[in-house]
Amino acid sequence: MKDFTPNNKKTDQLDQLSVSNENEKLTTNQGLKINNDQDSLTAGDRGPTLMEDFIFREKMTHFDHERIPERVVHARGSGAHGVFKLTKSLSKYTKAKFLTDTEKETPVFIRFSTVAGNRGSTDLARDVRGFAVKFYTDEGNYDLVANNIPVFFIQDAIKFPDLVHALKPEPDNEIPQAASAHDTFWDFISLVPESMHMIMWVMSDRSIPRSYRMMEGFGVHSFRFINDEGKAHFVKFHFKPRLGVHSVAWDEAQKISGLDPDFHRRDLWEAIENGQYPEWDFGVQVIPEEDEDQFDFDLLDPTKIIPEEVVPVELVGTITLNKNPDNFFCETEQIAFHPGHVVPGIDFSNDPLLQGRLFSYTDTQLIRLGSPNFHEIPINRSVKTVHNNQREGYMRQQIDKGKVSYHPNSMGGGCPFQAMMSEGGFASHQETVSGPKVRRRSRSFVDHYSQAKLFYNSQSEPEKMHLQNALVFELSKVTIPAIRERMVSQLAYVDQVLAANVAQKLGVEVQALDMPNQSIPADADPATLQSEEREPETQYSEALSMMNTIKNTISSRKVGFIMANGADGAAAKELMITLEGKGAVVEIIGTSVAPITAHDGSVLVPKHSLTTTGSVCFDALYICAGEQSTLQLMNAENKHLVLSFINDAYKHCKSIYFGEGTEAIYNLSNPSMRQHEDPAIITPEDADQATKFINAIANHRVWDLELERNS
Ligand code: HDE
Repeated sequence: MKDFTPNNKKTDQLDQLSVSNENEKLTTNQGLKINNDQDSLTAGDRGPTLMEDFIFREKMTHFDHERIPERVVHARGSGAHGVFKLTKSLSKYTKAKFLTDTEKETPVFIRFSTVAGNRGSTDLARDVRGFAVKFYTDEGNYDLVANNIPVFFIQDAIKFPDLVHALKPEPDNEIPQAASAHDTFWDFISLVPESMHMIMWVMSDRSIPRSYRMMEGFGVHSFRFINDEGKAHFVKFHFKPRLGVHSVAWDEAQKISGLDPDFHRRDLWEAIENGQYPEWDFGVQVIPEEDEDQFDFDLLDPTKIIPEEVVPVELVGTITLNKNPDNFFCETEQIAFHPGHVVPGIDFSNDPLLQGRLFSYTDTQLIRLGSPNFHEIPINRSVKTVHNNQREGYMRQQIDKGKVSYHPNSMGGGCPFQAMMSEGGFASHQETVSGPKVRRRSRSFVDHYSQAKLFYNSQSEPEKMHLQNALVFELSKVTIPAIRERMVSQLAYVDQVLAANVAQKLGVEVQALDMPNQSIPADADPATLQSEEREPETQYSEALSMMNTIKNTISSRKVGFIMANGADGAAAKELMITLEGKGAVVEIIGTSVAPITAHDGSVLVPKHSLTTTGSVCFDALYICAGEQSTLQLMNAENKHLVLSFINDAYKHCKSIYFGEGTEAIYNLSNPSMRQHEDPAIITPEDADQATKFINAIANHRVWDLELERNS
């Protein structure tokens, strides 16, 4: 079901440029109708191909040039169109029209991505996710190039190439793909203590999301809002998913990578096609400029958050994604973001990471898209027509009329005119800047551990366990003992127990750190190096734990119905209607994909067979009622497949509902299932089974029972 947003200027613009081949004749790129596209032009039936075959050469040349360089980072991604609606005017803080006029709907395109992997890599890598939003505002494009984690590994952009070189596959053998679990990454991290806060986030479940639709988005840096009076406020941007923030287990992530490496891309695509439009609340943390120094950290330091308990997030709008791209390459691949694409009312701060980004993004588009005219690619065009004196370059599309391409001019009547600020002309915020030219880190950036501790201490016990296991997994893949040792010594500054547990699993000792701080120049004055660590204003932040997220909906959750011939069709249909009524998506898994004849004679068509999918691709399982179905599911051919489905779902803390007559399956499943009280295992003895099932799915997982379920 496709719904095209009414009055979406951007999608209207794209529609005008899109071409349908329906009922059309095949042509060359010159519009010549082609009479035979099956055979090359040859000298005789069995002779050589002729140089003259311009149709062959045109087609092959185009094909040979089809690929463009992938993004140097964030190569793997997926995106969709949507709309931003402002619910509360921010005119007190900013003059940006799309943030002040609540009547206005602004078209957006969001591209989600992983960072490390190549374009064809798995969606389920343990990695940060990009959350890049292009707002096609009436005042020009505004790009909020965000991530699903609110801090970053490094404080200064000059370290970005080093970070990325360390993270990417190692250069001698190009191993591993889309993974940080290798020597060079941890070598770098172990020498860069400023990364510790980010490492806590990246090792947490945030880096293995259940869905792009269930991730938060963060602008990371402090930006500036500028209002009509020219007054500035600092601002941090947030997106909060209406479906809550949820993740998969690491074991699931690895299995999904094999079964369906397009899992997140497919999930986003299908949700939009089904009309279950992903939604986020858009929020801001606003800080008056005069309060800049009121925090126990520097607002310009991108390795720090402003805890929501200190400055609450004010929700001011919603973003809804409601249309899939028509063409992945043209839209998702060619979209070009840049944090420097701003509109009047939004300005930068001096965050040294942001400052460096302001150079990097245009530069990267020039090599990736091949021309300074990348803004003319349909997905990148602003909805406002562009008027300036920039001309020519590769693949120029706009045809500028007349002789004048300079300013000032009299021959063109002075056009195009500069806009006054009152007419929406952009003028940079007049921040006073002075000081000696220095190449050194600000002392106010020295505390690397307080917020790492804050994050770790704010996690629930299951989340702490996942984080610890992630570190053990990653560092076990590190082959150099000295790197492991440096890392556990770093961890000890965050949490002694965490460090000791990880060290024990790695077979190394936690030692006092005796290492150069790479962010401090060798000849720095020791007096300036004293730790600036201050106690944080808050020791615990509820917003940092995914345990406290929204758990009241099963909308778009995927439930697998496992069944075979003779299943209780009426019971299956009744449950299906109930679940679908609450927005869940039900998919039937048969012993094969051949239609299933239920006990009542009705026919159900499976979407999957037991061999084409796995329980990791579902949020919950229903083992369909019916003794005949059970007999088939338990025959020699299917038994181990069915039990591995169930036992995996059990291990991953999901809900499993055993229908009437499936005791033979239940009794052969993981014995711990019958030994523990478990709100997410539903059997025929339970009262109100459907409601119990729905509640369990809405709760996502019973992470609290993970130890019992895996005992
Ligand atoms: Fe990026 N980043 N980045 N980044 N980034 C790119 O631009 C860069 C950083 C982010 O879906 C590149 O078009 C530098 C932080 C996203 O197309 C490149 C630094 C945050 C995307 C680049 C950073 C991001 C990118 C590669 C440190 C979160 C994908 C391809 C100073 C706030 C956008 C491209 C998409 C992409 C540079 C750090 C987010 C090379 C130099 C911090 C979501 O220009």
